[in-house]
Amino acid sequence: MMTQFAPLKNDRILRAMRFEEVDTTPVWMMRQAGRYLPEYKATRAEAGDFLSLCKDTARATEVTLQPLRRFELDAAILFSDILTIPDAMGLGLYFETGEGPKFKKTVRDDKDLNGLLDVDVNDSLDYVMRAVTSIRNELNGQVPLFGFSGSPWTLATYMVEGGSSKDYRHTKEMLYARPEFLHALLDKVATVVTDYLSAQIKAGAQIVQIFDSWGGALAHRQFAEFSHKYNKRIISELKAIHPDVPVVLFTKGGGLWLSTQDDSQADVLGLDWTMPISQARTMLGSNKAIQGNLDPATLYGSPEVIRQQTKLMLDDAYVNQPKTGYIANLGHGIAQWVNPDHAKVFIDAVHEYKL
Ligand code: 1CP
Repeated sequence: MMTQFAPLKNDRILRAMRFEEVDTTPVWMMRQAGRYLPEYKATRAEAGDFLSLCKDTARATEVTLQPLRRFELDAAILFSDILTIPDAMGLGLYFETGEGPKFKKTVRDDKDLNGLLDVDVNDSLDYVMRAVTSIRNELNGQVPLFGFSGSPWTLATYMVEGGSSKDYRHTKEMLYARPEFLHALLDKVATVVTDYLSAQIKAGAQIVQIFDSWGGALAHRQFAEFSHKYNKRIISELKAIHPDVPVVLFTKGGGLWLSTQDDSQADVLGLDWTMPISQARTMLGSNKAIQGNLDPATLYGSPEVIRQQTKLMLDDAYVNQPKTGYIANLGHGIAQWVNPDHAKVFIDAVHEYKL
């Protein structure tokens, strides 16, 4: 039985994605729930650790809603992580205090690949779907809810390296020395990503975003083959099942490759801060909405600097354009050292900008 959810009160972001008229520019922030908020740190401490927080339906719901109580955000995003998929495939995700995510196992040879668990997303990732439904109910139509996943390429870098990486040494070695092996891994992960996003939509997600956070680590000749191809396939499979649910594709470092990304059924392309939005608009025409792209470090500046930089970003987004088809955001996730009052200055500056 499909749950009945309350109708949406604020659909600004969905309207902008469809190039319909909006009263003001919609805005949200990648990683809007997280360590820059003292109330997040308090809830995580109650849960014990990060993964327990993700698996605790009530607390995952609570931290998703925390930024919405402080700021007039136009969307909520599921509190979870992209690394839930490799964890469900049996790699053993853990966090050491002060360090990034780590895996107990890596995937570097046939034995590792064949040892990956088949994932039934409604079984081992059931806690994610429960969080989605709980958040959607709790939102009560206030704003739309984003579900998300990492891209196969970005997930594969963690699975091959065993955690975060600066140079992606083992993944790149694989790409050039054993490309068919890397493709076998990407193919497996892509199948899980499609199931995972589809299940999030069925559980209540109204928009989904694919984070290709490390797409920009690829060389320009390899981006289409090792990252884009799989994102395109996932989006096409999702569109066949859920034609009306918008898909956002965010490739960090992918500004030069927007024409490649445009060759997908993504409704929105996300930009990092290196790309002028007006230039992206010229490359994309008016068939794809754009999301982004204030340098997250801008939030270390004074309120005056944040207002000025936000205005410059919006001027650039709307140069010679109908004033829609655009969603304001940061060019990557908000950093843990940001003063929450500065995030509020950014959100309010977007809404106060006269269209
Ligand atoms: O100590 C803590 O509380 C853990 C910090 C943390 C948080 C708050 C991690 C570990 N993940 C998250 C939440 C998270 N991760 C969200 C929450 C929803 C929201 O936006 O509010 C989302 C969307 C993610 C997605 C994510 N995780 C990405 C893609 C987005 C991006 O920033 O590029 C990536 C690359 C990860 C991996 C990951 N998980 C956690 C950390 C610190 C990292 C990054 C490690 C690295 O740089 O390699």
